[in-house]
Amino acid sequence: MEDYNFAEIEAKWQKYWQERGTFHTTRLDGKPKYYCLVMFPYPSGELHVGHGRNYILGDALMRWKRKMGYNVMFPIGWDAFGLPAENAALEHNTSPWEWTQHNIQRMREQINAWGVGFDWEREVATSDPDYYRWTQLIFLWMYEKGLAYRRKASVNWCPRCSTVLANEQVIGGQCERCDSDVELKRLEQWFFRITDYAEELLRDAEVLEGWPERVRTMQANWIGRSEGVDIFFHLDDGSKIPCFTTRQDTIFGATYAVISPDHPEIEAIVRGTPEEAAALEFVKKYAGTTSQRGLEDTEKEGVFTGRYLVNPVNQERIPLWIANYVVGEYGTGAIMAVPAHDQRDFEFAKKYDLPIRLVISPDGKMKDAGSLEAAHEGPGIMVNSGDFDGTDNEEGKARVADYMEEKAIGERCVRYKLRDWLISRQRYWGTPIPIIYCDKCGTVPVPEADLPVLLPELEEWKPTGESPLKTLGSFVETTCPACGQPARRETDTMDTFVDSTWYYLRYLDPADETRPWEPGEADYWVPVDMYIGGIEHAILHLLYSRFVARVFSDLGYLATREPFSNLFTQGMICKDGFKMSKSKGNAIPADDLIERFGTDTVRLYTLFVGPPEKDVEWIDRSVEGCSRFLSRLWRAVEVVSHFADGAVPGAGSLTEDELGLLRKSHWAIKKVREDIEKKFHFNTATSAVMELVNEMYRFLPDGPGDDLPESTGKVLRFAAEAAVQMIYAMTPHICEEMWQKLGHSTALIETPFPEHDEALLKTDSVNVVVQVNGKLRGSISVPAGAGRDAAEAAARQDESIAKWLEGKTLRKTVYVKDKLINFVVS
Ligand code: ANZ
Ligand code: ZN
Repeated sequence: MEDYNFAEIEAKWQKYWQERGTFHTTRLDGKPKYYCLVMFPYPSGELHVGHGRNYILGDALMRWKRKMGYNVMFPIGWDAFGLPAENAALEHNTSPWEWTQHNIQRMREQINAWGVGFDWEREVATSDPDYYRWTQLIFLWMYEKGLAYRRKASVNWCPRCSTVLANEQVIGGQCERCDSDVELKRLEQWFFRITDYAEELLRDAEVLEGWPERVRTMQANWIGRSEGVDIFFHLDDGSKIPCFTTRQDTIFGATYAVISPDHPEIEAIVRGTPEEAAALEFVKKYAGTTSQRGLEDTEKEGVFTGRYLVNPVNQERIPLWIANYVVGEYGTGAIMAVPAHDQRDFEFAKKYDLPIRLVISPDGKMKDAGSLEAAHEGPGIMVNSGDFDGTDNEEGKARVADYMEEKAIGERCVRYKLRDWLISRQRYWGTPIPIIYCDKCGTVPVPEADLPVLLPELEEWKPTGESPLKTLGSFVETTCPACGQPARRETDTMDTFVDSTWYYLRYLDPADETRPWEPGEADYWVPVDMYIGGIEHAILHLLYSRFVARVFSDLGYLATREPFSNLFTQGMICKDGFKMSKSKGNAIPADDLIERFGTDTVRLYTLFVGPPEKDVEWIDRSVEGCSRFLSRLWRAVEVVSHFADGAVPGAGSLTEDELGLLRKSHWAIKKVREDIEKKFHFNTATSAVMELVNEMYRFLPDGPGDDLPESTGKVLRFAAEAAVQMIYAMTPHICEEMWQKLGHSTALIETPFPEHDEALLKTDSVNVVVQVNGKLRGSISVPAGAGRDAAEAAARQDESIAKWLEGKTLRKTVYVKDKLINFVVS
């Protein structure tokens, strides 16, 4: 008996795949295509088993789809620019370039050791000039379309990372990467006009059926659509201060108004009031702080402006305040405050002793805010609201809006929370922005023929707050492409999220020197059929990619507007309850495990450890269980491979037991197909194969099995082949080897997955009479031959029987197979 020598087998098959180019795919007529994409990694260095999940899952799916008859593309590349490489290079005293190269090399080896079948001929790295010249071209497309523009902006500045952060990278006022408090700085910055696409991105997100509900909701919330009314309040002098509200039904409850310290007219508004000095001081302190999301958590502060606004529905004069909880860049930068029905206003009113007036009565009877302990934000009946009294508030929204539009004191409008995407970074390791500034011609795009604008090597590129490229005269000094006079290059680089918006298109033909991608290739491969990655990219990366795809489509370079038909967000692998990470010290390196147990075992465990969408805990000793299973399967195949080949005899000529094993095989085939197709549940699929193998062992002879009936041998062979087929996607090396051992000459990956025989799965059912204490209480239908446990469970689930058992203590059950069950209770 040959031992399971995983090291030899794995090396053999990896070499086989490499030599045959098994994973290199091209356009192919006659087979449906399947673009299987895993989110490309930062070349961060050593991979641990937690990283493996993403790639192994993708690989198993790729192999599965191949066996299901698809032409599968499964590429890989490197999200190589950006802070992680820069910071790591600083730490390791090397250049980002060297650091990146080194890590890519190392990670390639590791990924190959996992037996992951990427199509390496399509490999890309975003820091490669052959890649980023096209990122630069895409920037130029944006510029020409008016979708890239530059303006002075208050930006989130992380003093520790020395860079600007997108709003999305600021969490609760802190840098998402290093948790430092974020400061505000005013700089000339480049933006992409993603807001032009807000409406479409939102509308389409709602119908992305192949995406997890959770991600769709996160995107929708991020885009943040609100329907409401701009109500035209005015100052005593008649100048208009519109206030955006989504609750025009509460207009009669506005007891004060608030303007943002970032409102452009703030200085004019407070001029000449007794409160001017205090107000200006407040503005100075809070200006620029209202742009961040997550403002909800900050303490509300405010100051009276000394001015009043007139409410256009009843001419009431209400005090105008300045407060830090009104965002300058949202709505009109001014609000009417309704403390009875908005919790923020409620807290503010309590703090500064401002009046609270109930206008939406929860029950229609309550008329007074006196007893409110918090704002009533829910529905109700309009009260204290003039002619609108008695109106249901939802209906009131429409009626008040109509009324205001009729009287020209307000206007319906739709607003989005989404802001334009800030793409400038004052860092070295990124794609240079292809723009030149000329004193005469102004801002001039670098002509396409001059691309790429190469990122030069720098001696000194530590972050200082200024773009490091500024220090290199030979980079900065250039000539104007329009007039030929001396000019200066833009020295900011692009946010790496720009690089990653389009990499899935570069995979189509990374060697193309004439354009970023060929539209015909895109027509064939895009949209991506399955995109696998972490939930941490639910908003930014996915939203940016969806945006940019729409721009490509508008430019006529891409037929589809939605780049990823299906999204799968895999859960994390944890160790001791925490996400596995090198810095936390709980990372399990893959190499040791592979050496001890082999890649197939590590792969199997990674897939078996739990449903792929869930976070799971890695348990070392369970790896051994997977190893034992593979050895058991190996031994079974070894024995069975000596049995005669040939068709399984018809069900009629099999013994009851043989038929049972045959049925079990078909049951497993069906289950594996369903589990993998529907939800990638390789874990439950594996369990089914394990069950089948256990079943096989009831029949396996200890010796060579010469005295085994021929029919048993054939059923065993059928079961063994099925098991090898079913577990192939998870453990490809051992399976190819076993497949060969079973006498096949075509590689498993080219062999279609078997079909189950539905007829064999249908078992006859019988009626079983159910008694409780000997009295007939009903009957249930169970599969013929069902065991006691199954019959008892079915009986308990039956409502008409369950009610007789409720609250009783079960003494014993009497079971007569296929006939009767009697519960004895007291
Ligand atoms: C009066 C009111 C009464 C409001 C009430 C709410 C409840 P969305 O769009 O869903 O975020 N608001 C408007 N502009 C704002 C700004 N620039 N900064 C902070 N808050 C602002 O919610 C819109 C509501 O948020 C608006 O409706 C306004 O408060 C506030 F019982 O107006 B509401
Ligand atoms: Zn010029």
